[in-house]
Amino acid sequence: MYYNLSEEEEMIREVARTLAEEKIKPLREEMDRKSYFPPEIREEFGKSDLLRVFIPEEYEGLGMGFMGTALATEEISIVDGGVGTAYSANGLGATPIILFGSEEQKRKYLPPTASGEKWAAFALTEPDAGSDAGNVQLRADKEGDYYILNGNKVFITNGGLADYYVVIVATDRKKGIRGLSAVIVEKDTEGFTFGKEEDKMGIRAAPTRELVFSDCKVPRENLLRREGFGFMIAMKTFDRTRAGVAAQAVGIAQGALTEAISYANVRKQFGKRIGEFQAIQIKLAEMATKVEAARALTYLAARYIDSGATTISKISSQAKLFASDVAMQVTIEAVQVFGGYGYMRDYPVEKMMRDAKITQIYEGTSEIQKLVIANELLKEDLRKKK
Ligand code: COS
Repeated sequence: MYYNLSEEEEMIREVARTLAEEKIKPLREEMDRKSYFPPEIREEFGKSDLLRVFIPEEYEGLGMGFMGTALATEEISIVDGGVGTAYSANGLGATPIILFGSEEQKRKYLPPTASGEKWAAFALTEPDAGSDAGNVQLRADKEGDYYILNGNKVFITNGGLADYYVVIVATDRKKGIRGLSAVIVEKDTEGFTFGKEEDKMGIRAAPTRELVFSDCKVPRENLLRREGFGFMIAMKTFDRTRAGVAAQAVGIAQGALTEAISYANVRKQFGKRIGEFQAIQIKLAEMATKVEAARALTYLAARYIDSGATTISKISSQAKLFASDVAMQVTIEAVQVFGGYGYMRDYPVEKMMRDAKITQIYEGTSEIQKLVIANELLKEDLRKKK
């Protein structure tokens, strides 16, 4: 209530909460154990309005922006960080098209994304291009009306699950980051296959695959905006979607906090509920305060992005940095509250702890977020001095 959510925002939160509790929770343990994203969950998303949230109204979406998306992501991640990741990565894949797509590209890809007929993914990372995002080597050579792609991408969330991929490629390797471009590649394109499926520590419901391009012919009309814009498209996308990772982190932390509180009210030691001990009370108070602070910063970032402000890099990175640290700290403490039981797979908190770790790593490590924040601080000061 204290975040002044609109009726529509409350509604979408409720839709996400219900789907998470009723459809995702019963499969949570199995998805984690077997490391897979079940088709029935994809179907449930399609039946709900959750995939419409981040798509503009003109393209059959709800146009609820990053605030609506953050709320849905948080609710899903409270129950399962892996499904929360797959949902977010779908939004990550669609975002460059929303921001930089031509009218034709938007008409082609956004309505089927809104309905759940098509899922999206974003592919930047390569074996030698992680934090150094500008070092993309995947070649895209012009040949008539096509780009010919050769190379690979690794650690791609929704790899295999997604129907289209926004891929950052090198159209001119001599030009460094100014020679990078973004192209849309559809799943069944000749020369595009899937390689290694990663066996991960956490977020195991979300598929993570290698993408392999071997003389893959992509129509030139699939280029986003112009050649040379790839790095900027990636950065402007992350400026928004890093707030989405923050929302995942808030969800994971809230999930662990809720479990810890509930356990503290039933677990007895020394003849008392452990929640009666100050040692546990202090932990719960600290955990809850951190979660609320992370949520407040995340919602602030989402609202600021939705306001149309152009200087959003700093707040988005701050939200991700803070919320991902909170997710790690709170899930570790939740395991501690559960004691030995927390270490066992019979309870969900050990999984939450494993799920939390990635939020400090993907879409830019915490160290990279600090560089982005510091750069923005210094630039702001220089602007003031001009
Ligand atoms: N919006 C618009 N332009 C941006 C930008 C942003 N958010 N961030 C950088 N740029 C521009 C800069 O203005 C600069 O342009 P000029 O050369 O015209 O001045 C250019 O891009 C290069 O910027 P910079 O020199 O800061 O680039 P670096 O190679 O040093 O990289 C970091 C900057 C480290 C911040 C970037 O590579 C990054 O975010 N890395 C992490 C990538 C990541 O998140 N990977 C995980 C993928 S998981 S999906």
